[in-house]
Amino acid sequence: MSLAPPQRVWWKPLGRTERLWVTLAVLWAVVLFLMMLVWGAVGKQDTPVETYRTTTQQFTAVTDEFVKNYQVGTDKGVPVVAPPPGGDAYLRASRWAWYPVLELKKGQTYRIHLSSTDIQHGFSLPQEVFSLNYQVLPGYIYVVTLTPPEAGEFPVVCNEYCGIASEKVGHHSMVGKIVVKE
Ligand SMILES: [Cu+2]
Repeated sequence: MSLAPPQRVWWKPLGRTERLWVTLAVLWAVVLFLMMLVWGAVGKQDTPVETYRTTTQQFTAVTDEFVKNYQVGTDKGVPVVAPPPGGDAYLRASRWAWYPVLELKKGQTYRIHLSSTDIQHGFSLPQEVFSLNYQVLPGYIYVVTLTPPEAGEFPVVCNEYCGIASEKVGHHSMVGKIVVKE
């Protein structure tokens, strides 16, 4: 014995209030969708549009070469490197450090080539100053266009959990530095 089948027309027509709320929800969804396009154009988010393939050996070599050419000092054992204003810079992520420390000039636009030599990391700078938050992947380079708007010392935080190696945990200590001079 089956249950009684539903009536053929079991729904009730929308009441006035329900119709209003459904309309508002649909309109809001449309607004949010359009905001994605608008924000992409005017949100001043420096989204990388340039990417290319690399290998760990290649990127390591390129970064070492960059450090050799433009090193201006050291900070706690890490080279401080000042790329030419408006030029290319290289930043290497590996468990659990950023290499090297970059010294940039305020208002100049740099192309920062980001990659990792082991696993996935995340690149983020203080959000109040920079709108930047990227994945850093081995085998790929993201070219991040960066124009520092103010002088100061900014931490480069790895915001992608980058795990355990040789039974050590170091993700929380993976902080690099970008120094911006006037
Ligand atoms: Cu990391």
